[in-house]
Amino acid sequence: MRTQVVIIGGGPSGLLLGQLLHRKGIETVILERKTREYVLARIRAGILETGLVELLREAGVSERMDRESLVHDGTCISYENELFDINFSKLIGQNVVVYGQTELTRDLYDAREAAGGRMIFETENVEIHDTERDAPYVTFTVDGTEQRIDCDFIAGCDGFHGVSRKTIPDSVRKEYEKVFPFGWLGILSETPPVHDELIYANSQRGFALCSMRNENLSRYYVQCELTDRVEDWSDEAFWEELKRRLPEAVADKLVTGPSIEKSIAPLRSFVCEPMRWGRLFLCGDAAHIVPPTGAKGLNTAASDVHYLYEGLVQFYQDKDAEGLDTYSQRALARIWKAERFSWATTNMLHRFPDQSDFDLKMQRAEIESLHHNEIAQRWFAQNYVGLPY
Ligand code: RFL
Ligand code: PHB
Repeated sequence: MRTQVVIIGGGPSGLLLGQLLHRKGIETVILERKTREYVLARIRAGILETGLVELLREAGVSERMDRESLVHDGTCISYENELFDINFSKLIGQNVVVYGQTELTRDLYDAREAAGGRMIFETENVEIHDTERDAPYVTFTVDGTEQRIDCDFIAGCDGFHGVSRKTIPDSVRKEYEKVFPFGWLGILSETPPVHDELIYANSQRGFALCSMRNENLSRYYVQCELTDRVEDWSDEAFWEELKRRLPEAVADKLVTGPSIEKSIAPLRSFVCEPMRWGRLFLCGDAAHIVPPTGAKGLNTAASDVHYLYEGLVQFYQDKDAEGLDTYSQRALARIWKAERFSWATTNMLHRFPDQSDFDLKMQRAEIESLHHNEIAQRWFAQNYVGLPY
């Protein structure tokens, strides 16, 4: 088999890249290790920056999003009983939208199917070959049969645990990592959101987040121990803990109900450099991870897709490799800023095991500065809605 670009990974990065390239007449094959149902059962991101929204429009997959997503003009932060709003629209004239990653991924799968794009599920033993030469290829097995696809380029969109990143030799690859000493326990429940904006809560008992998917679907998180297991947390225990971390006036309004999903995610900052090795290009979680506090994971994946898409179109349409040659540099310049925002927001809002009284005072002073200083709020707003591509 032969194609122009092999995309490894059928998550949001791989699907979006495939759809954008398809609309420019560039042929791709997507390889996905799991089934479509498995990928769609993963509950993840909820907040989309303007850049991602624009990219989805360009990819021709925005119809349902434009109809169903909720526009958010700001976000709220609480500490003990204080609650304040950072209004992005007023501060910088921009906003974000709430639309679940699951829905966005479903729209992309539907578009790929409608376009007749090739997609191979349940691929095993994916290996990348000859990326430093002009004729790379990918081998894999599916249903016990070994297959090979020859191509011009490979997009490694296979997430943090994929094979693409590890294909870059150790002597070339440098990884930067910070593992946080806690996780997030998240639940999804068919209850109305407690507030019209998201609430990021710093409390003595640890961080909490009130988010949502629609008027009758809420997403809540509490900071938990890395050793906690989902089975240890009954719904009742979760709601009780969440209420204790929110301002009283908010906790009193919280509508609880049975969870329809419950999971624990560890928090990590991670960047791999470079993001290109010959004809292999890394995109999204394959190259970098952020703690979810700034809602940047899916959005940084989207900016990578944007740069790679531009580079590939320039290569095929104008016979110019400049965009591909500068891909890693351009993508990383934006990634590091998003890493810094996510790391800083995580530090500001969580309880750390070794925090001294001095550290707690510093954290409090930082939140109060954000509460009362418009310049600090503008910086936060610019980063939250997403830096320009
Ligand atoms: P994905 O989604 O991990 O998809 C990679 C795909 O590659 C497949 N794969 C392979 N396929 C073939 N061969 C192999 N060898 C393969 N190895 C892996 C996998 O099966 C999978 O289908 O990466 P991608 O596409 O780069 O997308 C990244 C996003 O999923 C991720 O950054 C976000 O979900 C992060 N995130 C958030 N991001 C935001 O922008 N806003 C948010 O509000 C937000 N909230 C979150 C989040 C992530 C969370 N968790 C659970 C990590 C909240 C949570 C709780
Ligand atoms: C979510 O709705 O899942 C969500 C929202 C904001 C975040 C992280 C997760 O910062």
